[in-house]
Amino acid sequence: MATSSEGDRPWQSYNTAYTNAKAGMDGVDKEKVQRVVYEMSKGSKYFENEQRKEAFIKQKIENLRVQVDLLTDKDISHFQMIANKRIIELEASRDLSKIWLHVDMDAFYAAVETLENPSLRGRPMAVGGLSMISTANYEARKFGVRAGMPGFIACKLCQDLIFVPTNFEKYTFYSELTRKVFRRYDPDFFATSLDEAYLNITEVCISSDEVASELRNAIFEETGLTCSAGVAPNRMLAKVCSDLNKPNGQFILPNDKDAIITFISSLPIRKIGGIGKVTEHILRDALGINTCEDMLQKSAFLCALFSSCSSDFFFSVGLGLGRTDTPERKMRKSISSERTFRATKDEAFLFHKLGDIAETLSIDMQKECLSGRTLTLKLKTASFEIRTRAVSLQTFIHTKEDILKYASRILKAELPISLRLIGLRMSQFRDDKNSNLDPMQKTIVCFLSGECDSPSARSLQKQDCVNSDKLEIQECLDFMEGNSMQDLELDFPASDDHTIERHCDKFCFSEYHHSVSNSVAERRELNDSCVDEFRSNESLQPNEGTHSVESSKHMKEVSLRWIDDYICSVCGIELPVSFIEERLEHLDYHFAQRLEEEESSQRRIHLAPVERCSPKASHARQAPRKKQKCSSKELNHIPIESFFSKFKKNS
Ligand code: DCP
Ligand code: CA
Ligand code: CA
Repeated sequence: MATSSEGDRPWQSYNTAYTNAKAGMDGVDKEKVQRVVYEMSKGSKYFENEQRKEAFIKQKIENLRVQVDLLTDKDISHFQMIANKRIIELEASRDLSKIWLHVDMDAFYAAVETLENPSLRGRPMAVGGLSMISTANYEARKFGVRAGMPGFIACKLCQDLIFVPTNFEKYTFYSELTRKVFRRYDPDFFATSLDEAYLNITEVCISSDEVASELRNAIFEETGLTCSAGVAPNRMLAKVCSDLNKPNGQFILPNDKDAIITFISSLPIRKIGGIGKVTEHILRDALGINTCEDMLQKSAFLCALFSSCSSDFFFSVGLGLGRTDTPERKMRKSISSERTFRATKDEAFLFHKLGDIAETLSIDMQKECLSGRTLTLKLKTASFEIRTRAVSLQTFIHTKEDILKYASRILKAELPISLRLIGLRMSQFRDDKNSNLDPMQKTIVCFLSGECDSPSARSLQKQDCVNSDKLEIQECLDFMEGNSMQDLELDFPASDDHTIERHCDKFCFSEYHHSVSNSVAERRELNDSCVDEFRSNESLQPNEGTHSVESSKHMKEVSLRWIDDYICSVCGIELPVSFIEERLEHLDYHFAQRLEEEESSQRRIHLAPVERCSPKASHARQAPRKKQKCSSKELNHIPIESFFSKFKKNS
């Protein structure tokens, strides 16, 4: 993010989701992409929010550095001993008996569109619209155009970019065809999105290399589409491998410990599902961890600074361990509802909203015959800071009255506060056999080995879960950024009493300086909850409830939500449920857009009448039209641009 020391190239440190490389983007001029994204978004609400997030991470890194400096040689050797012991235990859980294949379609939506319209072949194209892109083909990626990027920024990067609107039915149709093929190799395969799946091919009687080629050929014959595959002894590595030779390629990692260690030694940590921008940044800048192997080199520090749950996860990454079992079909883990409105401190209004949300949640729960015992309140403050608070109850609840009773207590503790969003989530359902004792919630060892009943695992459960702070578990969840949610379905642990968990609290930060003299355990707790605070964005999934924007009299009532769980009600873009971060970013984006529009319309009221009557200005407020191709001239007229334009000129 821009600081004065970065002089005339502030974009160099502007790292948004748009500037991160995907497959096919290796040769891209990253600085150019950063500059374009920076220039087009500077001054916008989105930009301000990115700045706030970046400042948070910087502060977090600074704090960690201070903690590292405080560690004496004696501390370090103490933690090294603990870390070594843990690494040996994790190593003992290594399972090389299974062979997993991960398959992922190449530029999926774009490839389907090209199949149906061959004139698109070889030309840079993106699926989506000027507000947002679902994906781009490999020709467009050379320009830095990628999924999740606003289309008007993509146009700036690639003048000849062709846009094709999304058509989810088509993608579902082709997805079904691919699944027919997967079933032949593993009837129990499990798909993690429309375009990817894990297959257990342990029993298939040909070499992994042959299975992967045969499967890819079969998919091509069935669909006319190419895909990439990775084969490895566990799912975490299989997914990493499927991305290595994209597009239309494969990579086989043999079931051999030395091969895995060599493979993992130079692998950047960001390649691992579960390590996203924030974790990467923090580990790199605070501890100098870049590769998976560095996780083992710095194990004493990881052990000293993070909870056992997090350090276990980091060590397992360093060892190249991952899950080898076939997960059971997933049950719903939580249900939520949230509302966005103009930022306000008005307590009567906030409690009224809370009542509405509790009612919606209760109705939704009753429709699905659910009754839960963990209630989470999510708040977004006027400055876009996200906070979550959870309460675990002894009884299962589902009525509006019960939900509101506990939710009100939690909200009361936060007052006074200016909010722009309130959300409620219920989890730990009555019939969820995991609600009390979910083995997945217990230890990474269990998660890796699936042997939760072994004596050693049991003692670890005791140590790591029963006696540990709940933040550890929450933090594990937080490390599961995006796709890896499937790998580690963690949820809030059961609690014995009505405890309010401060999953993310500003006091973590403000009190940090007092805490340096505290015990290491307390310090680790602060680290966990600080990371947690930032990540709490992910804790309420927007797909699960309605996200409606309450608007002022200057704006029409607009409902921001995911229709049928994947279609954005505002721009029509389709975002799979597993794209948690992208979905939150997407909703924030629209919300910021609304705010800007609202501000500008208020401004217009105070400005000269000629401006209000300007045909350009009125056009700018219309809904975006579907276009096959855009030119930079047309871009001046799209409403989305008003979101990123600075209001200081407001011409
Ligand atoms: N998708 C989306 N929004 C995103 C990312 C993806 O709508 N932010 C959709 C469009 C993609 C599909 O999901 O085609 C699969 O996503 P992938 O991440 O697998 O990306 P692609 O298949 O497009 O490209 P590749 O896997 O070749 O990198
Ligand atoms: Ca894909
Ligand atoms: Ca995919």
